[in-house]
Amino acid sequence: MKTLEGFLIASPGARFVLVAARFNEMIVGRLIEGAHDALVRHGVSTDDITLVRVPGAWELSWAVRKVAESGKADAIVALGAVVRGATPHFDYVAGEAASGVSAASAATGVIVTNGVLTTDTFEQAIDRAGGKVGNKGADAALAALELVSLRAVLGS
Ligand code: INI
Repeated sequence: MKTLEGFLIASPGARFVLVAARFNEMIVGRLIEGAHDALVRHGVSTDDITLVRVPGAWELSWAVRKVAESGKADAIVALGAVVRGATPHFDYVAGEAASGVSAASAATGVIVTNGVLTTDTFEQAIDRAGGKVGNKGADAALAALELVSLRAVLGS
């Protein structure tokens, strides 16, 4: 069987855009740090990483779509934190972030990965933002890195 896959190696000149919510900054700040650190440690120049900020996870899909349409990103990493205990709108905000971000990728063909935490409690969010369960920002950044590499393997 022939297997095609990408590698966790920086593709020369590939541009990454982190689109991050400001809401729950204590958590999202750590996701941004994790994503930036993961990319740089795998050979991406910090000059090839751009950070775009939006108010909350609700606004991620609009900004991701705009960045994707600009043609200035090889991959976009969406970062945010929606905590159930903090909002009666949890399902709306979390649902819009997930579906809007994936729709932006489907509509434009640009690689978009999901680093949006959706948790029941702040503690669970902290655990996934550089705590005992890792850093979902770093995970999403590495997924973006791998897909940029896979895109070259697929010749698209
Ligand atoms: N935005 C988040 O990113 N996380 C949340 O947990 C959250 N809560 O709790 O409401 C949240 N709300 C703001 C929302 O994303 C929009 O910015 C706001 O509704 C303005 O459109």
